[in-house]
Amino acid sequence: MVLVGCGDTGDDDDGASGSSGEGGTGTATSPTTTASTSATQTDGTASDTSPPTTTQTTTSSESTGVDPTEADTSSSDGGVQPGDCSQALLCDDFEDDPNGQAPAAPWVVSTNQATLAVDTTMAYSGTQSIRITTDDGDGTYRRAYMSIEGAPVFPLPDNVVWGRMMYHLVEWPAGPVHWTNIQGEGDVPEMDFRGLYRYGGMNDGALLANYETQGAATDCWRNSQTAMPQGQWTCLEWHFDGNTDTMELYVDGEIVDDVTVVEMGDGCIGHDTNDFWYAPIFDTMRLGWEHYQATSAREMWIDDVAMDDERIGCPG
Ligand SMILES: [Ca+2]
Ligand SMILES: [Ca+2]
Repeated sequence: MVLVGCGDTGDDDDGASGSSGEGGTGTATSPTTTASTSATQTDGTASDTSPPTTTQTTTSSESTGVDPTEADTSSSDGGVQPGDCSQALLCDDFEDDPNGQAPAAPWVVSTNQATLAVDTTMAYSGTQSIRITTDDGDGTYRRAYMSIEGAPVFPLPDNVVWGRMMYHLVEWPAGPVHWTNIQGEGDVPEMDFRGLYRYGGMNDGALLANYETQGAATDCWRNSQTAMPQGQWTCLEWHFDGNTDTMELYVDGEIVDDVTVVEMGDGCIGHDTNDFWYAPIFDTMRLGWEHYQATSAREMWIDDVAMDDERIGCPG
């Protein structure tokens, strides 16, 4: 019941133009967003934004096996190739899940006028993935989530979540429709509400960071100038650090800087937290689709999901 954030008026699209300070003022100006997705990400800071890549292609004499010089001493999963989630807390390619049914445990599926099931129409790995559809009918709210609630990912020793999934959205909704693909949530310490860190999109596909709470009025946003890729497999990685109230999103290995949030974003609809994005003690991660304004049917696929307390990287 409390679930619909992003006020139905859609006025948080005003955040897209970087209006500072002013929280969600009315004028639903036409979103003159996007069209320029590729021109934005030209920062050359690959060294600290890309996953711990091993293939340095330096015409090395030794090309087989794990290069010992790459053994990351900060990693407790030493020797694992980037993208290999075999040592991660969660690693699922959906190959052994029953086709046409909900993915097996530990996944918990929740839908509202939508479907989520194992599917063989397309896959990033093997022959199976997860297909999500939402019902048509111009509904203002649709939900299809697959969630990890507790084990094997939560609780985390340091309240730091890294996740990745391969994601194929056929087409994002036009206009100021706010949707979520990634939601990490839990109780906020010493506060009487639940905090939700979300990544999704709004305003003709533009990526969006969103902070929502249950038990307090917030619905905060930070908009990107980068659009969600559509019509292709895309690697999404997220990093939620509960110790520093920080969230980061990576698309195909590159950080999307303008949806990095540290403590505060661009604005909020409600101001019960003084616009601070208090991180919860993460106990749940939901993946899939949820939207909050009227739009038509959607279709997408998810494959190769992994979660850990360290960065996993994209599958090869
Ligand atoms: Ca499985
Ligand atoms: Ca697969």
